[in-house]
Amino acid sequence: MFVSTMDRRKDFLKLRPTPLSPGCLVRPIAPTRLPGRYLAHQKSLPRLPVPPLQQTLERYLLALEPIVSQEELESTRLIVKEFGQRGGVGERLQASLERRARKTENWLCDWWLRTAYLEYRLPVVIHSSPAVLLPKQDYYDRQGQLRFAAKLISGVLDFKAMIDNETLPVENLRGNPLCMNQYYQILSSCRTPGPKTDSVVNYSQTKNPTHITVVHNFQFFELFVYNSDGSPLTVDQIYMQLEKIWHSSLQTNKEPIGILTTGHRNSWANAYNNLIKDKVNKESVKCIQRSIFTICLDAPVPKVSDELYMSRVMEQMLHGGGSRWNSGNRWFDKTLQFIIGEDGSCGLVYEHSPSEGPPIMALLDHVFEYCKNSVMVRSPMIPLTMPRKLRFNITPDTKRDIEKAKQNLNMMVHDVDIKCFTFPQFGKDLVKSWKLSPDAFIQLSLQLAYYRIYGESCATYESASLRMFHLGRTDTIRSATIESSAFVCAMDNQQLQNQEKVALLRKAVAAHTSYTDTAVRGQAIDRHLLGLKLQAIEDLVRIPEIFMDTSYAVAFHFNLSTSQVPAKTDCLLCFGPVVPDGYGVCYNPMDAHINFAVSAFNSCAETNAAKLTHYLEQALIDMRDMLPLTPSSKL
Ligand code: COA
Ligand code: HC5
Repeated sequence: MFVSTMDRRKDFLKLRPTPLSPGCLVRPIAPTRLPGRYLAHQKSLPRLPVPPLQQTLERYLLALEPIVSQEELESTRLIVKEFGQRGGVGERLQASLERRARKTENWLCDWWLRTAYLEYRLPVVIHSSPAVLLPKQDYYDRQGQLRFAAKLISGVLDFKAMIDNETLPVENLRGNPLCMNQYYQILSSCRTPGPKTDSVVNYSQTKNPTHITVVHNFQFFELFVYNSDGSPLTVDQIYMQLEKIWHSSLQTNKEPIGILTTGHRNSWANAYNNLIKDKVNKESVKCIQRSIFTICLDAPVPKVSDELYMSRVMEQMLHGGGSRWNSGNRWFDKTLQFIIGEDGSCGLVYEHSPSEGPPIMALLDHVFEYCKNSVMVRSPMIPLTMPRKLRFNITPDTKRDIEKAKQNLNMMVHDVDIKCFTFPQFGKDLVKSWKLSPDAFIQLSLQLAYYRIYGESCATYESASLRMFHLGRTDTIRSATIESSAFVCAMDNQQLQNQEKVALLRKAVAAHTSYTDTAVRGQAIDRHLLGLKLQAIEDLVRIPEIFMDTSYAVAFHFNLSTSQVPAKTDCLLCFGPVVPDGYGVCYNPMDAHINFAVSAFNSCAETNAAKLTHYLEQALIDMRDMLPLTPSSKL
């Protein structure tokens, strides 16, 4: 996917890293001013279409079939019919939406940014920001921790150079080139809380930042990572700077100021106002916000058994383990935070509003390879200035805000239940050998697992990329289909022959694959329905009944919220459930195994991450056992 390391180095030496990245206020998504090659590429991308109204209404009714009762469905049919009748409300809204699509670069992206992220008031931690756990590194002490951190920082700067110099190859999905805008939003950006809505700002163009922030023992530092001639510091130089930071932050009794960023967005917005009344604090906050990214040098956490290790460490990545551990060692509004423990554990947490997972994973894949190949070379001893410690004056108001945030966070941390596991029996290759889509197969195993626990199907969300379109984000693949429902019902029916079950599985896989295709081509129903609803809020006095109906509420109550985020690196990815009685399931299918992270809330008696995991493994095995042995499955 990337140009070779040698070529990159050559490019990099030729070009001074004058950041060309098109910093822009992400809210509302400004037309991205991409330099040269990317501008041409971006302009060549198709615009996101508005699907035909009748198509969406028909597909909406089909999507409801497996998840609502017959009675509800009948009542909804009438409501949908009225909404879609000729000259009715639906057509009027559709016309407004089509007008909006003609007038904007992307009719959806600003609305999506606002409703899915900036106006969403729950804390970003657990509820919105995903985490990644990288393979455990081979070091066990502070030196190893700082050495790895230095390589990682250097690797990110190497990736940044590719963004700035336009040597990052355009990605594609099923042969179609993808929108690359998100790559320009992930570095030097940060979210800021606001009383009703937040904002997210990208500083790369306006401020041209040349520093990162490093946090250790809850204390933040500004670390400049370029020399005055524009060349990046070497790994060795960065390491020495990290040592200085580490030594000047040994005190462990500091106020965990970063914990404020874990709050409910309204509480954090209030606390933010209190905090930045003080000029010193305001300047420190700005320094974090403008930095290219943040490095969290974490304190050690209690050792656990190998079996529990992945899940416990993933918690460190997702929320930091609570106020007693590393949650104060973060600034959760920062788009990219790399987390490096003392025991070889490492990963990241990212604030979701500027980007989807795949660009973050592409960056991580690159950095991970870079770290493997990078060696420490002794640098000329040019004295470097001491990284600046960011000062915070803690007023009684802020002290109170921190205590409240701690309490709230600790409750959230206790409530989240995470189970990470590697399914070792097979991966993508075997599923491909059956001529089935691995993604659809995994989604069906989830449908089967859920059905075996609950005896019914639920509204299921799978992220589909809309990046085939200019400024595209995501739509929803609804994995609970009429066909998946027929398959899961048949699977444990003793009366049916294996052949019949396999036929139903193949049919269900085909339905999923076909809906995926529909979604990535901009013809799915979820964002269209959202657009019609938001258009109704803008245009009408009354919200149409279709959006007030019980079926609509059921359809958007995603008990299963899932996402495939493939990576070359053998890592695990995780996010929280989106409803109190739901599961978050993120998976990274590798060739010969599958990495899963399942989350649920302990406060819900009906859900249990370990239980779903157990059923998921069994479902995958049972589905494999029905299918013919192929040369690869015999191995
Ligand atoms: N027979 C043999 N091979 C098949 C097959 C079949 N019937 N169907 C698919 N395959 C192959 C594909 O060619 C592909 O091959 P590759 O590994 O060489 O690339 C591989 O199996 C995987 O395909 P599939 O499992 O169908 O998934 P996909 O790669 O098409 O991805 C989505 C499906 C929905 C995940 C993808 O379209 C998408 O939208 N991804 C982005 C999701 C996202 O943004 N997530 C994060 C949100 S923050
Ligand atoms: C590093 C893993 C990132 C996965 C994040 C993800 O899948 O986010 C989804 C984004 C979207 O628009 O579908 C939302 N989800 C977590 C609720 C599935």
